[in-house]
Amino acid sequence: MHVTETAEKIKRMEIRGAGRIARAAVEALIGHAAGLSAPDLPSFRKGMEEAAAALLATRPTAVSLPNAIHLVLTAMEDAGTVVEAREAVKSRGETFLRSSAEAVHRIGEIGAHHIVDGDTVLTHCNSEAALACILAAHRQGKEMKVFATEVRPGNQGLLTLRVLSDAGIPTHYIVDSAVRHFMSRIDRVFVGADAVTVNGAVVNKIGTSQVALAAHEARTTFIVAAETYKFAPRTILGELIEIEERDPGEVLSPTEAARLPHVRVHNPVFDVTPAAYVDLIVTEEGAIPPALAYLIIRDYLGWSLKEFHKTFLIDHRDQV
Ligand code: RUB
Repeated sequence: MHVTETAEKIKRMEIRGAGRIARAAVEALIGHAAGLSAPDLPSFRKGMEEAAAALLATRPTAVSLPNAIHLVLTAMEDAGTVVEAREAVKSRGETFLRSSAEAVHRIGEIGAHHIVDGDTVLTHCNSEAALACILAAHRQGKEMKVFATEVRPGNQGLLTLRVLSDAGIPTHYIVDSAVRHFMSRIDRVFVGADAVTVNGAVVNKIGTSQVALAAHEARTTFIVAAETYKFAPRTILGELIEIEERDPGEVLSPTEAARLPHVRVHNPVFDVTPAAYVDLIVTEEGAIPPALAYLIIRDYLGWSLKEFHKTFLIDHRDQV
């Protein structure tokens, strides 16, 4: 698919979910590199960077998107010719696509260990990583009931219902505001992530932090399923994850809103769950407590503190 078309689909949420967004962007970059004719290497790199910028400008929150794009663009670093750069993008991109699919599968296997026969599990939004855990446990023959939320205003809960129903898993569908009412019946919550910060906070679909709060109150285990490329290196320097605000028309129809001149509608589509409410983060490299998030950034994304300070030219010595 063309970069512009992919970018439009991500913006309109026809392609959605952090993992899928990252994979679609990488596929678009591979396609762009294949069709990009440039007289020399600098022009080729520039063309790739412009395509990357268009993809990055789509949605600001899912860190999988900049992480995947960074991975693909840095593949061109050692290239000496346009042909080599094109090949490097293809090879790195295809490796990412493969490892991303494998990561979801592996997360499912690891996450399923944390589901016990007879469990009632709650999930919020539509996360392929979180669902991978539930589906893997189901394949292992564990009896489960799942509560799935509606997820206002995008109704991603419907997508989740289809997956669960296709697998034959008994499912209860509830509105978002019913989560606390049912929490005492829930053994484990599984959600995905759009970003995990260095201090183990989890950014995910709006409402996740309320689910976490209710789980914390009821002493229900709260588990996050997140590939390593959802971890956000730049939070090392205290950078905050931007929370996307979408069109208020998704919440209240413009016709209705026009009748209410004193009303302002807000539509933040993600929120931040503090690490204190997260029991476990399941990655493809293993499950970790949120306090160990930095190790993922250092050991699997390759950002040591030293590397970070070198790259971003931070020198605190002149500030003393
Ligand atoms: C999707 C969402 C998902 C995460 C993880 O939000 O918050 O929970 O992206 O999904 P939206 P996955 O529908 O606004 O994109 O595990 O599939 O990457």
